[in-house]
Parts: sequence; structure tokens; C-alpha cells
Amino acid sequence: MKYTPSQLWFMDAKFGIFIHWGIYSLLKRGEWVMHNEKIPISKYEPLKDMFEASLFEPQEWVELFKDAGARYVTFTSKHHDGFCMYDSALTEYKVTNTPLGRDVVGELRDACNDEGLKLFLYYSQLDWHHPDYYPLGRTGQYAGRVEGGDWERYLEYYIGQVRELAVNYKPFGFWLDGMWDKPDADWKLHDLYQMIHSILPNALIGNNHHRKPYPGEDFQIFEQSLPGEEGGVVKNTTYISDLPLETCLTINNSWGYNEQDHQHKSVEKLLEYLVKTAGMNSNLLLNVGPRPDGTIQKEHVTRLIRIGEWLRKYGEAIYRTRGVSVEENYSVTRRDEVQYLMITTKESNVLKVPFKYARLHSLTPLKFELSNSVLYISEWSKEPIEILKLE
Ligand code: FHN
Repeated sequence: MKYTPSQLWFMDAKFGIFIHWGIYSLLKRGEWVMHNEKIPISKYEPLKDMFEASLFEPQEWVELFKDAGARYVTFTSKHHDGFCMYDSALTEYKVTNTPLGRDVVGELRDACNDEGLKLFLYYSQLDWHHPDYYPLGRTGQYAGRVEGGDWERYLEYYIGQVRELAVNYKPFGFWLDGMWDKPDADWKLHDLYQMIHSILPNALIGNNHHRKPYPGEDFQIFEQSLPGEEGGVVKNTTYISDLPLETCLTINNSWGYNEQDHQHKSVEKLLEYLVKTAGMNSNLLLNVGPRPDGTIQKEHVTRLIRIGEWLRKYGEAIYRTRGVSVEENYSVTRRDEVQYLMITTKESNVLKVPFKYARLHSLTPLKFELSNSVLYISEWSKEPIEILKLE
């Protein structure tokens, strides 16, 4: 496949930060709280009048993400609850009508521009709030809405919103989600993708429908699992296309801020994920869910800082590489003639590897010998991942 310059940039970038932030964060129980707790629109809507986010500093977010080694940011402009985090002309249900009163997407775009990070906009095609999202799909049954609605009008609304995002904010790409709610509906994807590409010819479109990519999509998304992996919380397709790939992952088990979720993955686990996604020729999009006041919880900040430290030391094995393979104990990436073998589990001191030659040297202080494609390790380093370089 011949890749466009945007796709090549994306494949080289390797690491991005996902942000799930909206009025749901006020309830501190994740972005699905409206559905999970059967909160009707009449009770959920007033959250918007409480959204002050007095500590929201997009510049600080972006500096942190840059320090973490991320090359791009993907932000929820509208999630399933239908609330818009930008100044949409098509609804009053938006962040500029909250006490915060600021255009979050616009400010984030400016901060990303200042720091040289690209911005992708997440947009939920599923909408629990809009009266024309009808017939309902698999979710949203407890919103307490009047039965009825005009699907054609909803299509106009959502495509119109994506259009205004494209025109007004010019993101580097779109990250669509929620189509799985009504997998058999006509979402007018063809028109949507054509519209985006006619306004922004180089924009990358990805859609988290968990299926084989549709024509017009520029990258393929996997969620909470490595590309092609079966199982997991979401039924991702096992089909891996030759489009650029991206896997998104939560640090704990929640996308939106969840005060009760303390199951934060260790830095070692997160790095293992990064190394494995790179070995699979995929990007990693790692999520944070800021608190209602606009700050990011310290458990996530410290992990991002440590990932950044690691990437500053060993980023040559990740950035601008292409994946070669992922095995039980190691992943391999390559850049032109150079290959990197990254050992992710240190269980066995004897490893069969795909290299014959002794032109292998270690980037981490690891003591080893290579003989007949077998690596004999006499001393592990203290680094979470051992990295050998073959030139
Ligand atoms: O339902 C959403 C979920 O809230 C979150 O946004 C994730 C991110 O990949 N996607 C959906 C589930 O597929």
C-alpha cells in the first residue's frame, strides 16, 4: 500500500494521548455514568450548569503530554452523552454555555499548535441526548426521551457537527466512535468521509466500529487489546488491514474520570504495551480522564512522566520504526536496516531470537552472549525492558 504523507507521519509518531473529558467527569464514575446509572436527560442536563473546571489549563496538559513523549492528542469533542466540548452552532448543549464558558477544543488546538503536537478529534456518532437519535440502538434506553425522532434529521445534525469541527478547528484527524450502537443503520459514512476529505484532504479518518475498515478510512483502530487479539472488553475485529494501526488503552480501567477505579497499570506494564504495539506495527493511544476541575490525577501524571523519561532514553527503538513481530518474551521493530529486539519478560535467561549475528549490542546494561540464534543472558539490567540493537 502507498501511504500518504499524513499516514507516514502517523506511523512514525507511534504514541499519542487520548483525553476523555466532559460533564460526566463531575459525577466521577466514568463517561458511561448516564447510561449505567439510568440517569434521565432531565437530571443529567443540569450538570452543565455546574461545569466550572476552574483549573483547566490546556497548555499544562499539552506540556505534560509532550514530556511524556506523545506526538499527538485525541480529544472527545462530543461523547455518547451528546454534550459538546466545543462551540457548536447546532446545539445549545455545549461547553460555552457552562460556567467555564470557554471553547475547550479551540483552546486545546491552540496549545497543541504551540507545542507542535497534532490534534485528532473524537466524535461520538451515538447520541443519548439528541431527540432525533431514533430508533434507539443498543444503549440509551434510560434517557427518558419521548418515543420518536427523525433519523434523517439526526444524520444532518451529526454530519453538520463534524463539518463544523473540520471547518472551524481543522484537526489533523477524526476519531469516530459509537456506530456499533446501531451497526445496521445507514450512517451515511460515504458522505461523511467525502465531506471531511473535501474540506481537509490530508485529514486522517479512523472509526472505532470494531469492524474491518470501510472505504475512506485512513487508519484502523483497536481498543483495549493488541491488533488482531481476540477477547477483551470490546469485540474488536481480528482482521488487521494494511492501513496504519492504532490501539487505545486506559491507564486504569476507565476512560472518563473514575474516582473509585484504583487499578492503575504499572509503568512497566504500560511500557510493555507500548513496545508490543510498536512490534505489531501499531501506535499506542494512551488515555487520561481529567477530573472535573480540569486537572489530571497524579497517578496518571507520574506514569506519563516516567514513560517520557524512558522514551527519551530508548525512543530510537520506537519512533519512526515499523513493527516486525511480537513474541511471547520480546517484540522486534526496525528502521531501515536497523532492528531492535525488546525483551518484555525476563523469565528465561535463554532466548531463541531471530538473529544469527553478533553485530548485536545492548542499549540497556544487559550482559549476554549470542550463539546460533540463542541469546544467553548472564545479567539483567534494572530497566523494565531490555533493548538489543542489530545494525
Ligand atoms: O463506549 C466508548 C467508550 O466510552 C470509550 O470512548 C471507548 C474508547 O475507545 N470507545 C467506546 C467503546 O467502543
